[in-house]
Amino acid sequence: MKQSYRSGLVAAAALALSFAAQADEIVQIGHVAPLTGGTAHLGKDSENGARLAVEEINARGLSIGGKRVTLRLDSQDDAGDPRTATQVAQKLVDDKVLGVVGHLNSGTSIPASRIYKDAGIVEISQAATNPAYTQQGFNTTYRVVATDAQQGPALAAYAAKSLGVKTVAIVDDSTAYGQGLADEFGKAAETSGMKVLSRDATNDKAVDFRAILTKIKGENPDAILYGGMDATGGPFAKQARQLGVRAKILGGDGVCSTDVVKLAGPAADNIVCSEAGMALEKMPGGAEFARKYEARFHQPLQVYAPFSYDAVYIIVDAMKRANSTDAAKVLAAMPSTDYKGVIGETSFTAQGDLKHGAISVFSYKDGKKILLDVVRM
Ligand code: ABU
Repeated sequence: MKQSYRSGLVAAAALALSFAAQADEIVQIGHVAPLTGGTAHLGKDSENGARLAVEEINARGLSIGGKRVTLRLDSQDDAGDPRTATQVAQKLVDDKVLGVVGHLNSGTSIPASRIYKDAGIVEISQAATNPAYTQQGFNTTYRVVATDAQQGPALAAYAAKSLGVKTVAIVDDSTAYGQGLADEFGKAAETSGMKVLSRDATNDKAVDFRAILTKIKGENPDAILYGGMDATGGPFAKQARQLGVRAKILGGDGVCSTDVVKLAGPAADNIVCSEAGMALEKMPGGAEFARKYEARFHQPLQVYAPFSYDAVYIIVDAMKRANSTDAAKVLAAMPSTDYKGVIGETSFTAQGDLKHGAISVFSYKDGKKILLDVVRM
C-alpha cells in the first residue's frame, strides 16, 4: 500500500472516529404565529424566516459541547388567539423546546410569556410591539422589534411634520397591539400639535367598517390612524376610498405588509405605515436575505421574516456562547447578546427590548412599497 494512500485512510478513519465520538442531539426551536385565519400570510412569512435559519444552520453543521446538534423547528399555530396561545405555549414547553421565536401578536405573546417564564425558556418575539410584553419583569421575554411607545410617536411626528396632518381620527381593532398603538399614537399626536377628533373601536375579525367610516367622514379629519393588522386595515382603507373619505390612512407594522396592496386595492396608495425596525432595503443583510427567501419560498416576504430569521440565530448564538444545549444556560447567556445579523446589531436592555431600534415609514405607489423615512432610536 502506498504511504500517501495509507495516511489518507488513517485520516479518514480518525475523522470517522471523531464524528462517532460526537453523539447526535436534536434541539427543538419553537416558533409561534397565526398560521390560520386572516393573518396566516404574516404567520407563514415569519415561519419561513425561522425555517430558513434552521435549514442554513443545519446545512453548515453545528457542534455544541462536543456534540453534533441538529435543529428542528417546532412551529405551532396560535391563530392569533390569546387562549390558543397559552395552550400552544404549554405544548412547546412539553415538547422541551430550547427557546421560542414568537409569538407574532402582542395579544398572544403577553399571556404566553408567563408559561415560558415558569418553564425558564427564552421567548423572542419577532413582531410583538406592545410595551407591556417586556414590562412584566420576566427574565425570559425578549423582542427583536421596537415598541409601540416608539412606533406611535414616530408615526405621529411623521404625520404632523411631513404630511401636514392637523386633525386625526383614531380607530383600533380591540387587540393588545391595536389598542396600544392607538394609545401611543394618540398621546404623541396631541403633543405634536394635532387635534384628535375621535376614537372608535372595531375588532380583528371585522369585514365591514362603513358605519365607523361614515361617522368619521362627517368629522373630516386629515388622517385616520388604524391600529390593527393588514387583514382588516386593507379593507378599512379600501372602504374609506369607496365612501369618499379624503383622510390619509395611517397604520403601524401590522398594516405595513406586501399583501396590503391586495387587501386594499388601489386605496393602498393612500396608506402611510411604519415598521418597527429597519427597512429591508437598509438592513445590512436585507438584499441578500430577500434573494435567499424568494429562491427558497418562491414568494416575496411580507414583514416579519427577517426578524424571525435573526431570532433563531440569536438563540443559537446564545447556545454557542453557553456551549450548552441546556435551556437554563442558554437563557443565562441571553443578556450578553451582541449579534450582528440581517436586521442589524441586536443587543438587549435589561428588560429584553432592543437597545438600538429603528422605525421605518413607508407609503405605497402602484403596488410597490416605498421607503419614506427611517428614525433610529
Ligand atoms: N406589531 C404588530 C403585530 C404584532 C403585534 O400584535 O404586536
